[in-house]
Amino acid sequence: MNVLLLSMPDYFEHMPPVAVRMPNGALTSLAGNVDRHHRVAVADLILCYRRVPETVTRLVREFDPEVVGLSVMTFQRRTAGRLIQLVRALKPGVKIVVGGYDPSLAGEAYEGMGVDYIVRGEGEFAFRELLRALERGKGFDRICGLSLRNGEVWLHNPNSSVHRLEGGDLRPPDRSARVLSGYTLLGRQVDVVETSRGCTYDCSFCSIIEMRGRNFHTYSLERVLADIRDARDRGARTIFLVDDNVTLNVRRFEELCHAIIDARLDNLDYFVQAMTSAIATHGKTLAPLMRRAGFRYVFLGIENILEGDLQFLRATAKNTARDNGSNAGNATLRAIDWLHRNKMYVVGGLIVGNPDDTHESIEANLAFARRYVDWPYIQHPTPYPRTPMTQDFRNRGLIMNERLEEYHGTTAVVRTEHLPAKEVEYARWKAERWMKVRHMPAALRHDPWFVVRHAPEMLAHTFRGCTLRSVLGLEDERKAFERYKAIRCQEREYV
Ligand code: B12
Ligand code: SF4
Repeated sequence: MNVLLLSMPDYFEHMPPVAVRMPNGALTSLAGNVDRHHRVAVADLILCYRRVPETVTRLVREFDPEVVGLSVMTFQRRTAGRLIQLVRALKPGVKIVVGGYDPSLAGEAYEGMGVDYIVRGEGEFAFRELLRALERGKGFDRICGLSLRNGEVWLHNPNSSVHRLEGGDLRPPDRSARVLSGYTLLGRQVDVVETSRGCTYDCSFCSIIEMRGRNFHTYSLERVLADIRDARDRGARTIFLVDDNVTLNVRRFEELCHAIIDARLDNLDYFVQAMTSAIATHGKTLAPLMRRAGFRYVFLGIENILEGDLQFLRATAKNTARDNGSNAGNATLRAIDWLHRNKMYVVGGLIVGNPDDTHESIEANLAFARRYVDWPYIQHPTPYPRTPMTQDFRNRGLIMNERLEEYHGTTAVVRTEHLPAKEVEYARWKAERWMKVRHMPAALRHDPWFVVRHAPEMLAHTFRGCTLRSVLGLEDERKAFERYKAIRCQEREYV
């Protein structure tokens, strides 16, 4: 069968496509795990975000798929709906499957969207079995994690159990299935690699617990190295480790760093997401080792610097440092210090606009980011389907905006008990642009040619809505903010 797999073009503020266009790891993993006789094409639509309808039309005409699969996050649901309509119009009989976080956690929303199948949870086995059932014309009822349409009624098979990666049952991703090109992270070709799946924490804003429960499974290091080599041999110079929480097992992470060095894969740049507690507690040995292995940017889930907010986000434990097993206070500054001492950059993940936030508490977090982080990744709490946080916000009547295409993290869609949503967003927007500019010299040193060529575009993106008058203080910055919001709204029309 011909199978076309699409990831959505929607991007968010901190990942502008001028500088960041990353592949979707789920689709190549699905492609690697279907039976070999299928012809699979993977198209990451971020690579053509300004020509989405034309590209999808061309792909459907040229590739003539019998099955089209879409990978969707919540803020991409509207685009997914439009693409489903487009694909249906181009080829009415095609079977359409959706998967990923949004269809898994809000499957009911897709039942009226013209799709045939919803895959809930991890997709490799379910999708392989679905293609087999389509070929045989039977066996759909035995596929765990599948929801399917039977006339007007939807049937929901039992959930699938999480894949035990240790057993080696999952085949590696198939990157050769990709049909578009242009992946980049600041001018270097980027690829994504998984070394583990899952997390045992339960932060209230994170979708992972409802998606797969609290567990942690790891691939063998041999497989990880082979995967990195495959990405490198296809041109990648930067590797993004997309693990949910690779620092859950620090000893294994250290082994991974050693393995990267021994395999001479340390000449690539690595990006990783990490917990402050792990870096703070083990930084003395872990941080130098990470640097030797090639880690360059570390996304730290700081979340918030105030204890009350951390409690609301249920993120206190993962932000607590430990000395000989006992509590040694907040881990953030120690973690940042270890990373900086070892010449790595900190991408500071902070969440501002929580229910009890005031001007002062938001300012405290922004001031912290200004002082300590190299690249701000500041978001507002966003009530994604079935997270504990969503229920909290609903109970307190604080959700102000139900337009899901704005649920990407930098539009404030909830208010606090003290501030309107727009005030929260304005405070972040105003502060964050200048923090981003400060990082430009570091980016210039590493990738001079890219930054020189793209600096005007990058600055134009960061300061969209602003004019010389607003930057010089001759115009109320709120006007620039309104213009920025209008531009952002237009940018979201991908289809
Ligand atoms: C790595 C990651 C990123 C990376 C890289 C993204 C990339 N291009 O790969 C970065 C840092 C850039 C990122 C950014 C964002 N992310 Co992110 N990210 C993740 C993370 C940690 C892992 C995702 C991953 O690659 N997993 C590995 C793959 C193999 O697993 P998978 O995606 O789950 O796919 C499996 C199944 O879902 C299913 N499946 C998926 N698609 C399909 C399609 C079909 C047809 C089928 C059958 C099955 C199927 O099968 C797959 C294989 O088993 C998750 C989860 C987490 N713990 O936080 C969040 C997560 C996906 N991100 C999220 C969000 C919100 C974002 C942002 C909007 C903002 C943010 N919070 O940072 C941006 C938007 C990015 C953009 N498009 O502009 C949310 C999504 C919530 C939701 N309900 O939609 C998550 C769940 C985190 C959370 N807050 O809970 N992200
Ligand atoms: S530590 Fe990270 S992956 Fe784990 S629950 Fe919290 S936010 Fe999600």
